[in-house]
Amino acid sequence: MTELTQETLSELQVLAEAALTSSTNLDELSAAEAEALGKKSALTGLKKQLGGLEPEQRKEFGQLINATKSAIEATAAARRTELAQAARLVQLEEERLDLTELREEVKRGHYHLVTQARDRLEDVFVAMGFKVAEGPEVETAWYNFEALNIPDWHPARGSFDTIFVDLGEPEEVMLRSHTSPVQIRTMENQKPPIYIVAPGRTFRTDVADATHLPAFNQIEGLVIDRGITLGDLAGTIDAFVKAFFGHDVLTRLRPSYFPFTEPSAEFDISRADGSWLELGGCGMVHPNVLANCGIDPDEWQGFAFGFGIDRLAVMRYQLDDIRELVNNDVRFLRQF
Ligand code: FA5
Repeated sequence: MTELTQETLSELQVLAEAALTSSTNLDELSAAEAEALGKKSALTGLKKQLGGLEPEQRKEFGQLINATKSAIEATAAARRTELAQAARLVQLEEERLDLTELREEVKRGHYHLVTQARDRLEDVFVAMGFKVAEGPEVETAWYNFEALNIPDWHPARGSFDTIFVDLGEPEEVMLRSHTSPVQIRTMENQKPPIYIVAPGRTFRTDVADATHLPAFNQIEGLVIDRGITLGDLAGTIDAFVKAFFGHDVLTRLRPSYFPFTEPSAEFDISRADGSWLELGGCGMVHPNVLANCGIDPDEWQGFAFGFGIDRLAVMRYQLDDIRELVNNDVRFLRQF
């Protein structure tokens, strides 16, 4: 029988702790723990010898045995925590999903190039002090034509190739054929001074070809203030074109006719080959239009302009055909 001495207890502790710390999984650990502390363990055997000792010694060895047991239990608990953590890491590693392939598959989208052009236009004009306004895509004859100084007998109505909506009186409700109605809606609701741009969708019966779409985008500009001249209009267009296209692009105004501006002009920008491209129409707001909106033409003057955003995108990205913008060919759109 092993003798109950301090050395025996120390040896038992060293051996038990070595077995516990060298266990490589939770099963081995439980076995080592049972071996060290279980009913058939050497330690339990030694405990049984306490009964045969003198009271003094019994107390001393009782405490020694308990301390040894506690130390072994602490070592077992620490090893258990270590092994459980290691097992968790192994499990996580096994369950890990490899998403690298998936990530390659998912292509990130971006804004359509017409949206990009519209956003940049807004940025340029907002930086120049303009606010952004908007209006409905379905309009009445008053906003699309009459308030803009185009009465129903006026031949200019024909040039807008209007798409009418089957609602109310014949030719009374329509898809707006330009963004100019937003001029009227703005002047009805705001007192001058007014500095706004209004981008939005417009619709005409035009057949799609290399330079036309039946649904396209325009941006309207309107300035109403005191002492505004044609020089301000020309300067504003030049400043915007240079901010949008770069400083080597030139602009020019050509006399033209719109019922809602007087004088009216078309404005062109220079191309790399020296030729000119028409971008839109503009002019000084007609006194009748101001009066239609309750603004005194003797006190306030202003200019307006409107041009095609799709054509501008075609120009800026050097596309051959405006229809590329709406073919929805992702291989094409992805390039911009
Ligand atoms: C107008 O629509 C006037 N409201 C512009 C205006 C505003 C003049 C304010 C004066 C004061 P116009 O019909 O020319 O004008 O159209 C203006 C621009 O819209 C054209 O220069 C062109 O860039 C674009 N556009 C017109 N029709 C189409 C179409 N079918 N497809 C693509 N762009 C078009």
